[in-house]
Amino acid sequence: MQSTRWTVTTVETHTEGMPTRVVIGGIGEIPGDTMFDRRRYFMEHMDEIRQRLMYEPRGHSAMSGAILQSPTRADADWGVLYIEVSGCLPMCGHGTIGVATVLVEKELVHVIEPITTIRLDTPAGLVVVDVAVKNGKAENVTITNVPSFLLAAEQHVIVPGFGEIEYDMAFGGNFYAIIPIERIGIAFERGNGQAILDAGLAISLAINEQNRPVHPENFEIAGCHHIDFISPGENPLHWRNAMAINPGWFDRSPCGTGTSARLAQMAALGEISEGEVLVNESWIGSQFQARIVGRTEVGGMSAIIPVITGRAWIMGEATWLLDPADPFPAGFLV
Ligand code: PYC
Repeated sequence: MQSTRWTVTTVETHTEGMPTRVVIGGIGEIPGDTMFDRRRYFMEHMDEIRQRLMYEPRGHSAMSGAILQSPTRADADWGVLYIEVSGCLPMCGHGTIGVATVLVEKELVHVIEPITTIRLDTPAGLVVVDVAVKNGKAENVTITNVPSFLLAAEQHVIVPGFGEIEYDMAFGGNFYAIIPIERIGIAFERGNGQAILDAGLAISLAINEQNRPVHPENFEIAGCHHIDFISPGENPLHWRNAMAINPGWFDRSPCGTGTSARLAQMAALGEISEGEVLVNESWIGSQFQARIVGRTEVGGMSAIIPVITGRAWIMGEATWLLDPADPFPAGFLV
């Protein structure tokens, strides 16, 4: 066998269709006093690891993952760094559901039935998850996400090929531009996938040039790489979304942070109240349930505490190697 200078072990999951490659060994402790510092260090000094695990040939254009770390705060059980094809997110909902499922089913936390509560130290802050467990199996995961808020409603951006587009900008752990899909003149149909992705990329480039969002309490969380094209479902609390993410892929899950942002927008517009459940459906038809469990403020702005429920499944386990003769150590995108 060829010698290797790099070995990483993972548990492969999907959350409502969206992969999370959960790294359980081989990375070591990333330097940094907080998970936000560790994310910054990783992006500056270790990004080749993300590329190797997310890009082809080990990953693909819609790959996503999470790296388990020891926590940086005393009140957390595990630290998590989110990685994906496009970079390192401060927070990822579907990734958290995948991580929690692995922690329970691989007994990396003390498992209590019927509910195991896990406290995760994420770059966006402490995230508490409640895993419904039966006979050692994680049946579903409920995330109490970071405070989410509508940053600005009725914003306008000039988009080449589309003219002026109106959007609302909301935060749910990442920034989301929320746009009823009819505004881009494309029907919410699987056959229009590439056209929707192209529109999403053009809109996010335009927003980042003309009206880049910045988190009111942390200026390092800035920019919009997620365009949430929404389409009505069967009732006012059932919506479909085509979540177009830079550089050009759909979230296969309903997107946990995107669902949180949408919930914050709906709450700010008076379209949902506490106690009601939003059913958010993904591009492939899988669903998350979301509700508001509290209200707070972020940087002087009204915010909600969103709770998101979804499911994940373990698909496999892997040991990833790097042959010193491999001509593509960082992988590639096509
Ligand atoms: O579930 O929060 C999420 C997410 C972000 C990007 C892809 N999925």
